[in-house]
Amino acid sequence: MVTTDNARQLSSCDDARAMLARAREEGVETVWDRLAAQQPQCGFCSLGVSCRNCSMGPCRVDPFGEGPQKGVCGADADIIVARNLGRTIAAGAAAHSDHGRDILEVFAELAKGDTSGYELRDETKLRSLAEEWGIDPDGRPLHEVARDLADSMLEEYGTAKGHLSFADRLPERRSRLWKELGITPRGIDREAVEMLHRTHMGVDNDYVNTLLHGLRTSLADGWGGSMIATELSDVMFGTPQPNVSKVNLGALRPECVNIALHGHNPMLSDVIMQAAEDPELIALAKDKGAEGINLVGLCCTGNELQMRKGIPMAGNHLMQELVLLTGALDAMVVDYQCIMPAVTDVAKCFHTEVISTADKARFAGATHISFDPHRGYAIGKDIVRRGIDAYGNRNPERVHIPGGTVEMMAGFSVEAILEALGGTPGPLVDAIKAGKIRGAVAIVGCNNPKIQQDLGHVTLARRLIENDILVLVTGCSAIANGKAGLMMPAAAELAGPGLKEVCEALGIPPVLHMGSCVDNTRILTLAAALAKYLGTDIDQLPLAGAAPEWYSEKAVSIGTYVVASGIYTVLGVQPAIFGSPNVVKLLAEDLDEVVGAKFAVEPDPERAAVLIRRHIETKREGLGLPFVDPEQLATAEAA
Ligand code: BF8
Ligand code: SF4
Repeated sequence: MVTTDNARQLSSCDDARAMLARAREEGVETVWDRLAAQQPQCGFCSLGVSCRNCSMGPCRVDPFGEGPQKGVCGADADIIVARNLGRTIAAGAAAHSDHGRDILEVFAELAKGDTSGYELRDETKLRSLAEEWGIDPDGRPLHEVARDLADSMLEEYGTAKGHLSFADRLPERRSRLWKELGITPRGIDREAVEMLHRTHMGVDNDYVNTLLHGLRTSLADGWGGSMIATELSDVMFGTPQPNVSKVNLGALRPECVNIALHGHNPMLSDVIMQAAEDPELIALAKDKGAEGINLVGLCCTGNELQMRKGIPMAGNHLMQELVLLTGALDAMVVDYQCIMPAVTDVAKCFHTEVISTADKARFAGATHISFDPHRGYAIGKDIVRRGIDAYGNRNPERVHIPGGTVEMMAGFSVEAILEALGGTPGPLVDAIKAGKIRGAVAIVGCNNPKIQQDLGHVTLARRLIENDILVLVTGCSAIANGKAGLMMPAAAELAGPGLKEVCEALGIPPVLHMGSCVDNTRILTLAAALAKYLGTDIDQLPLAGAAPEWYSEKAVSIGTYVVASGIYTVLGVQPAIFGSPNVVKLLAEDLDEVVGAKFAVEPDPERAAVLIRRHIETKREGLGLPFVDPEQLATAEAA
């Protein structure tokens, strides 16, 4: 059981610590208790050398060389580790891409005029996407253009075209490289399906070949399914623009009906947001004694809403149980991904109604309201009404909301960033060339209870901005850095002199919120645009990625497509590959010669910052820009 003594080590956030103490008082189990109960976790699985791909197994390879070195079929550690990693990538890519398909299907229905609660809100973006996809948008009604685009995008889930259209955003050199390596993604579904095929017993028994296909599978996510999700969400819900909102559990309001929107897909949350503004429902809430209806976000659904509408954020991954412990949450509406099955157990201890909405993601103990875009607005109203009803059951004596909120700025789409720069990447490139900004780093991904909550994200971001490195954040990392106060323009004070000057001139924070996890594609788009602007390839740029607290299969797919796109990436949690020294060498060394980027694993964020700074200075040197000797940098840090 979590105690107040160890709550400090579990999370670096005051609101989380307060709720952990409350969990102890109430005898409520959380993710940290369950992690403790799982100790020791399986060593074979942690190293990736266990396999249960067939019923001759399960098998495991002894990493110490004393026991069996092969599974029953003859697979060695290299094959087993590569197959497991391949399946993890496929699962992550499938999750993102299926989310993209759901958005696309609503978009297709909207184009036919068959939906309720949806609009084509960003006409400019729709027309420019159409043009990018070879569809003539000129002089045609918007719905017709949308229909053609939807058809063309739906085709990319199969292999009708042979390569994904968004890959045309790449600099020429990267496209050619992928072609030479045979890793250009052909169809979004195809690559994940092929990975499942290849990792069936007795198919792909060459670990290098399997992992190359792993790259291709992840690219079908980053330059395919996820990119479709981001771009069409912008068309339907609006392209994000900078806005200021609030973060942490203090975003809950004791005097209001509180409804949390948790998960990933903005499709339903957008109509719920509209419903929460419905005068009839506001009147109903007031009848019940509430002052109004307060929506808060959690995880990436929260990011989607915060980016576009400035809806306050209750917290990231590890806050999903703790938000229930406030006793002030009336309904938790969930769609899919990263929603712990445990939320219904915690909700049972309070009056909170958990409402599931996706037919593919059901939860024992939740009320299921099946989402249907044809009746979107009516369903949104139904859900808000249930939240208002649940408010009637709230026990005010059990309400404990840890005080205070932190302001954070969100909304940095590529369009918004370019606008802030005056329309072209030129000023950013100039600042990088002059060394005012040394480079840019994307800090992305999850929380993981194995790491003190938010410590990895925030420490790394602080070290990088102090050293004049612009930080881009998405997913749970954005929420962590928002809570730490790094995402307001005033945080420029914490940046090095060069970055500070640029941020102050533009009125932007040194850590920019670029959205949810599918929105990592905004970072790919920006990186490709910078490379094209400079007439080079992405791997030549002073860029890096980091996932200091990752837990999810989606994060593995993200890390892989980032590396395959040419961006060095540091992971803070060890992936299950260390049972195969060959696979480790491939991913952490040899890949650099293949795609111009590789992985590193470094749990200590201070050291991760040094690795990243060395990498950035090396890339600066390569571009002929003023640089600091990377070796000296390491020595200075070590001293
Ligand atoms: O897609 S960062 S814990 S919420 S997987 Fe999940 Fe990880 Fe958070 Fe969003 Ni992304
Ligand atoms: Fe064992 Fe091979 Fe079957 Fe895996 S595929 S469970 S290693 S026999």
